[in-house]
Parts: sequence; C-alpha cells; structure tokens
Amino acid sequence: MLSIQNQIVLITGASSGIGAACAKVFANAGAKLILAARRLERLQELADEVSKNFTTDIHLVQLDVRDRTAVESAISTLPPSWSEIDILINNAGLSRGLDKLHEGDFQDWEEMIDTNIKGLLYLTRYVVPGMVKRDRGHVVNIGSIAGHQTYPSGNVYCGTKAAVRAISEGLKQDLLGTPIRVSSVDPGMVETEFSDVRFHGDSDRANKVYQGVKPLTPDDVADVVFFCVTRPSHVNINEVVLMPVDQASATLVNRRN
Ligand code: NDP
Ligand code: 8X3
Repeated sequence: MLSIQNQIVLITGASSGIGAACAKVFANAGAKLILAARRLERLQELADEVSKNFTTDIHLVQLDVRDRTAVESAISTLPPSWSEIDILINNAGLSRGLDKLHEGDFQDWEEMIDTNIKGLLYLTRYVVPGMVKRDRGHVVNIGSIAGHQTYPSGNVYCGTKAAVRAISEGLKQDLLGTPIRVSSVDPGMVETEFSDVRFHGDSDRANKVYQGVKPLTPDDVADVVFFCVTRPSHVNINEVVLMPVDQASATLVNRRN
C-alpha cells in the first residue's frame, strides 16, 4: 500500500457528504488537507472536528468552483508549503431539480453544468500542470452511476456526470507517459445533502429518496477513494462503480417498505 503520509490532498466540496468523509479518511492516514467549498463556516467546523481526532495540517479555502478567476487565484496564491498538491479530489458537485428536459429550469441547468463540468475542469487545468512538472500526482473525479445510465428527468445532471466520465478518460489519455494517475469513483445512492440540494430544500421529498433503502454512506465512498490512491504507483484504478446492495441500476431500487 502506498503511504500518503504528508501528501497534500486538495478536496473540493469538503463542507459536506462525500468530501467531508474523504477529509477524515485522509487525515487518519496522515495527509495534509486543503479543504475547499463555499461555506467556510462548515469547513471550519470540519477542521475543528478533524483536529480533535488527528494531528494533521489543514488549510481552508473558501471557493466557488464555478468562478474560474477565483479558482486560478486560489491555486496560485497557496502558501509555498501548500502549493505542491499531490492528490486532487474533484468532488464538488450537485444536482438541481428532477424535471422533464422540455420543462427544465435554465438556472438549474447552468448551476449543474457550471459546477459539475466547468468547475471540475478549472481545478484540473490549474492543478495538473504542477503535477506534471513535479512528476507525481493523482486526480480522483467523483462521477456517478448517472454518468453510466440516464434516468427519467435526470437528463442534465446525468449529462454532466457522463461528461465527467469522458473527461476522466480524456485526462488519463493525455497524461499517458507521465506517472500521474486518474481515477473516476462513480457511486449510486449515497445519503448526503445531495437530495436536499436537488429538491431545493424540500426535505420531505429528499427523505423519500432513501426510504426503505440502506443507501451508501459518505464513508463507503471515501474508502474507495482511499483505496484508489493507495495502490502501488504503477497501478491506475480507472473507474469504480459502487452502489448499495439495495440498488441494481440507476432506477432499479429494492425498497423494504
Ligand atoms: P453534498 O450536497 O452533501 O455535498 C456537495 C458538496 O459540493 C458540498 O460540500 C458543497 O459545498 C460542494 N459544492 C457544491 N457547489 C459548489 C461550488 N459551486 N463550489 C464549491 N463547492 C461546491 O453531496 P454529496 O456529498 O453527495 O456530493 C458530492 C459529489 O458526489 C457530487 O459531485 C455528487 O454529484 C456526487 N455523487 C453523489 C451521489 C449521492 O447519491 N449523494 C451519488 C453519486 C455521485 P458548499 O455548498 O459549501 O459550496
Ligand atoms: C447521484 C446518484 O442516482 O441520484 O449521482 O443520480 S443519482
């Protein structure tokens, strides 16, 4: 197993769900963490909790990944001791709405495309050149089962995750000949704030998504991310699809009640 002790890990969308779980798993393994998201107070709470349990260096960055200038500035102004990022976890992402395409909301579409595709691209574009220069690095993109299977009314969200899948594949091809690794970790249902965000804070509707099902937890996904980055350096895990035992495809879910 490759050690990630003292490796610098940048996690986007670390203020909640899968990103926050990744922060804990990596802190436990002795990594140095750059945690990014829009909600700085949530990042601070996470940093306080992590620091109680682990001796780890944490650097917080308030960042909206949709803002290209802000991403460029966040990366280029990192203090020297934080600037050599070893592992980039492109996790920030969201779904907005669950509407038929011909009835969809333009603002929802733009938010998903700008965050899930363009934000991921900006981070990658500003971080990977340093990895190439240093001859080391690993990019982990959080995709989704939605990138493999489109479901009714999932249209644009599924499109963004299909794009993530294609971008991961493209990045792997373009980095061929370098030691930099690229992985896509593509979960099915994970209980996080994801559905609350999708349904614009309608928590009754969000809770129904997980009713009668034992979904994945954010920790389950973080475990897989950790597995990918700790393989020997000649091993690249290209893509992992993981889902709950209660889920067989994007739409085929076993509900116990
Ligand atoms: P959460 O809503 O719990 O977390 C999403 C994270 O993304 C938050 O930390 C949020 O932080 C951050 N984020 C959203 N927009 C932006 C932005 N513009 N700039 C910076 N950060 C942003 O959901 P999950 O943990 O479930 O989602 C994480 C990833 O996993 C997403 O890419 C999602 O598509 C993917 N995924 C989720 C699944 C699920 O069932 N939950 C299944 C498959 C994939 P903040 O609001 O503070 O900026
Ligand atoms: C999140 C999982 O099935 O709600 O990507 O799209 S799903």
